[in-house]
Amino acid sequence: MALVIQEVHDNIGVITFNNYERRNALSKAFIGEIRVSLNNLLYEGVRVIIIRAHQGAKVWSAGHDITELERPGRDPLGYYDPLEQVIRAIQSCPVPVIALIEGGVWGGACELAFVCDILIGAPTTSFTITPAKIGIPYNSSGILHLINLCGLGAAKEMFFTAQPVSAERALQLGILNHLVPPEAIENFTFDLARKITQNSPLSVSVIKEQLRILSNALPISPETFERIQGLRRLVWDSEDYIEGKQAFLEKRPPVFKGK
Ligand code: YXS
Repeated sequence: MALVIQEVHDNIGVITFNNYERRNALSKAFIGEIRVSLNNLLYEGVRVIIIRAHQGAKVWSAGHDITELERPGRDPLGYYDPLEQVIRAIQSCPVPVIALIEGGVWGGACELAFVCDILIGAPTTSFTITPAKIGIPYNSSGILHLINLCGLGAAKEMFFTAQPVSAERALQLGILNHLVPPEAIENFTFDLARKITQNSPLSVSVIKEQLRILSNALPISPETFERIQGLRRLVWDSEDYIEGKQAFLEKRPPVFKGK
């Protein structure tokens, strides 16, 4: 069974997640199909891409497939992790990518949504950033995406509490561009997408890349980079990382010891 459904309507590409029995958890296979779909749609000459779960989904995506997280002692979100690769693919995609979001967005799926260019949510939309809940050392580019999107204060609260952020709050924070009733979200999203298809694709594409380059961090020194990596290694070498993943697999709350 295909893990994503790919369609084209009037120069608008649509990628619909189709892995719901796993709550659209971002496994290597699922991410691989998302990336193939992105390339196929670009090859077909679409001018905008919508990424979504099925209509009325209670969960947009449950985040990184926890069963595929790296074994302890290795970076669980390294540069070449499939999730990080699809995130970069969306950022560098030469057409705007719109996230049509109904339902809960968990963990790494938040970052996948956040790097989309426009986020349109419904009242059922929520965002839960989970590394602290599972004992995972998040990656710096992911942290930067969140700071850029909603500011340092909100980013701290979302990372430290690992609690869901509601659609209303996400709109207030600027994470959502629009909050639309469920019965209207489909037409609203396609109407907005259609407006983009009527503009110059070259101008849109170049402005998107300019925005990506200009919104990235100021360069950091090699020593600062190494310090960050050293801090992350403390977490991915920890017993808490093992406990967080084990607790999920055993369907019980984790008991963290801070070591
Ligand atoms: O028990 P079966 O075999 O039916 O499978 C269940 C779940 O185990 C599975 N599933 C997942 N498998 C791997 N990775 C996942 N992230 C994941 N999420 C779910 O899907 C089947 C149905 O799940 P179930 O019964 O729990 O569905 P539900 O509707 O009752 O609850 C939906 C959720 C999303 C509330 C629940 O599945 C859940 O809490 N999932 C975990 C969400 C989460 O903590 N995601 C963070 C993953 S780690 C990550 O993204 C990054 C590394 S980080 O944390 O750093 O951001």
